Amino acid sequence: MNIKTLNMNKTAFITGINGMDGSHLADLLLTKGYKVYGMERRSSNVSNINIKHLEGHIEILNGDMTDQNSLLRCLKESNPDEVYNLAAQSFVGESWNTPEHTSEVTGLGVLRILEAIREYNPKIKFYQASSSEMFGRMVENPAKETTPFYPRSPYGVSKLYGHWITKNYRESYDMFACSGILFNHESERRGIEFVTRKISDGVARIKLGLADNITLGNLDAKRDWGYAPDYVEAMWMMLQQETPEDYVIATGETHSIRDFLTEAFNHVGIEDWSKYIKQDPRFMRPAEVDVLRGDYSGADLHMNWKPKTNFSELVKKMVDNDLELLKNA
Ligand code: NAP
Ligand code: G4F
Repeated sequence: MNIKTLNMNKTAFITGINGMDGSHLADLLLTKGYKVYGMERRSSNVSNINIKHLEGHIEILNGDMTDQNSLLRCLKESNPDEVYNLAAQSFVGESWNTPEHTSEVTGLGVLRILEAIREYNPKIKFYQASSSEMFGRMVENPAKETTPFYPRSPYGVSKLYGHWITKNYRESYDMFACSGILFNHESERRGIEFVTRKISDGVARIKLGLADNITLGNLDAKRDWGYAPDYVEAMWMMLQQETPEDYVIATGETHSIRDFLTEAFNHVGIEDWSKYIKQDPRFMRPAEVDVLRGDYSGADLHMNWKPKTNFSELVKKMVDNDLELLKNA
């Protein structure tokens, strides 16, 4: 496949543009010559730190996953070849506090954008950001595309709805609609509420003498952590396939929160981190996903996709970035 030729003059519309993945995907598509439109919702906090560097390079449209007409209007204004639906209430812990809102945005929002595509132009290719949280209490380890789902949170259930409605629109209306079942992926742009960034930021503060502890919840949970820029490439690859297929995107390795702490503290020269960690029940969840690990062999076989960044490199990148940010603050 001659990828360069294939992508000349294409237009992409990305929801969740100011999130971690949205900003990395925009970076990638711009290097491939795409015209990029991103959707953001009205906010009283306009810092938009993840897309500051993209000012003048992408077009921002206003819309909301809970507002059907706004999605249709965004499609009319951008006239895209490809739509990447990355918008979500994406924080699992928060989904128990706002289960209805999470279902509206993360679940029904997918239906709304699919309906908007069907009405405006059913030839648009559609990518849905499905999640390893759909595997939840893993029935099979590692999980692959055929593994049965067992979500463990309102977020996981909402993502499962998004996943199945995407598959149903593909089969009902012959749309090019597919889902990437992405395992945890992180980067320097990760939101501070997620455990990896909370740790990288906390370790950097401790190293610089700006804090003396990090307060966390369950340290025994294990995740299959990859690097977000590697994963947005898989999203794009999925829409360049001849036929729409869903793929698991993962590293195949799993590490505990304790492993992440060890790697992060060791990187700044601290061997025994136990005195810096406090635990608080506020950060425990009503139901936990104890372990996640994915089998990416389907993506490797059909798209030649492999993760490029290993666990240790990921942790170091995040800690180094937070050290720099804090030194320059
Ligand atoms: P993120 O940083 O939390 O970004 C989510 C984006 O969705 C933000 O830009 C947010 O905008 C936007 N959003 C939230 N509610 C919205 C609404 N009602 N209308 C329009 N936009 C709304 O998440 P991420 O880590 O980049 O993940 C991207 C997608 O992949 C999400 O769907 C997530 O659930 C999914 N996913 C992530 C992972 C992972 O490990 N990162 C793994 C599997 C799947 P605001 O800035 O205004 O809040
Ligand atoms: O970093 P987390 O909040 O990510 P989680 O729940 O795995 O969800 C992320 O990955 C999913 C893919 O599997 C995405 F779909 C989702 O959108 C999101 O990007 O928590 C990871 C683990 C959990 O087991 C949690 O209980 O870390 C544990 N943890 C322990 N202490 C904590 C904390 N998590 C957070 N956020 N904060 C803590 O203090």
